[in-house]
Amino acid sequence: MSSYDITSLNDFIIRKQKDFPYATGELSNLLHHIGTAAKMVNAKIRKAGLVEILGKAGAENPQGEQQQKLDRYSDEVFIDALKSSGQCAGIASEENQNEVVFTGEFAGRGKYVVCMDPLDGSSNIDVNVSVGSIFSIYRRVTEREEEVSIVDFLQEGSKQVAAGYVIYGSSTMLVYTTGNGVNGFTLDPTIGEFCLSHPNMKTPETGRIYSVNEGNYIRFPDGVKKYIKYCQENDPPTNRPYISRYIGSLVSDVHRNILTGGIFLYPPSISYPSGKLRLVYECNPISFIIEQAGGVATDGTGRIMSLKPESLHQRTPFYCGSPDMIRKLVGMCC
Ligand code: P6P
Repeated sequence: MSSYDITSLNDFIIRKQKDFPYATGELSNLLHHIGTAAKMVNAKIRKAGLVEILGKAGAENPQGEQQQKLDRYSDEVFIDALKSSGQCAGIASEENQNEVVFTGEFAGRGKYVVCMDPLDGSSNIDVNVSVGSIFSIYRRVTEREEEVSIVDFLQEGSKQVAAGYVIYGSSTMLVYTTGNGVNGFTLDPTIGEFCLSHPNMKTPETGRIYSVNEGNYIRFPDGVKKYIKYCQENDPPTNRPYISRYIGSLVSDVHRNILTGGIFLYPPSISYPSGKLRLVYECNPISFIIEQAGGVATDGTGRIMSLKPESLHQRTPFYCGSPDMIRKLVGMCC
């Protein structure tokens, strides 16, 4: 491949904008700024062990979880990037109790709002395990002359305009959808560009990998216990044993399962009776990507993206992945 065969994220965004005859470039501009923020967070993560940015920030997030210094840094970087795009009028973030309202003629009149987990799985940073950023973009429902309010952030996941994640793994990738399939871009650090590496990502109909924190097994719903036992005692259609793989970093577990086929489960548990993962800025964006890649995402009773959020930080049971595996699970749960 010649160096000029590279399709950068920005080339791709602009090219895909032509697929929308009425596109004005605002969403393209917003996605470009998200890509820039991802590069800045990546640069900090890649040297986390060397600079005074590891460890706890000495504060807690709205969930009472210890904020890591990189959580705070990532939150600030994404907020600044989104504000400076002029296309985003406010954000909802795991790191902030309430929505962050952008004011002024430039940002405050933005067409979109963004819900995000700026650094998911950050407790893994100190032990050098992969982490991720997750984002979800909606058209605001309030008038552009007004300031955004909570109603802009409590829309059903089916209303998402775009969603994506960044995985800071053995390489750094940005994966996103605008509702026309899923595309993955790998950061080439030698040129500082995200380059198209995984066009039109599709997840296999079935798989061998099941991802769940089995330490919580005793409190799982009976149907989930039954499904896990099924995986342990049967071979899948591929006639080779199931594989248990759990990193404890949502983006990493989901990304692997999209590529190989598999199922991710975070059921209700003792510590999290409604499930641990958050609907607005974790499950909805991941579900949009999963569905666009041909997979299924459910809370065990229905489609995740049909749920009407009642609060920013609400949690939900979350099961996503290959359709055949989800069907098997749901058949055991209901
Ligand atoms: P547990 C990370 O803290 C996170 O929010 C997700 O990234 C991950 O899937 C989940 O929690 C892991 O939770 O209880 O298995 O450690």
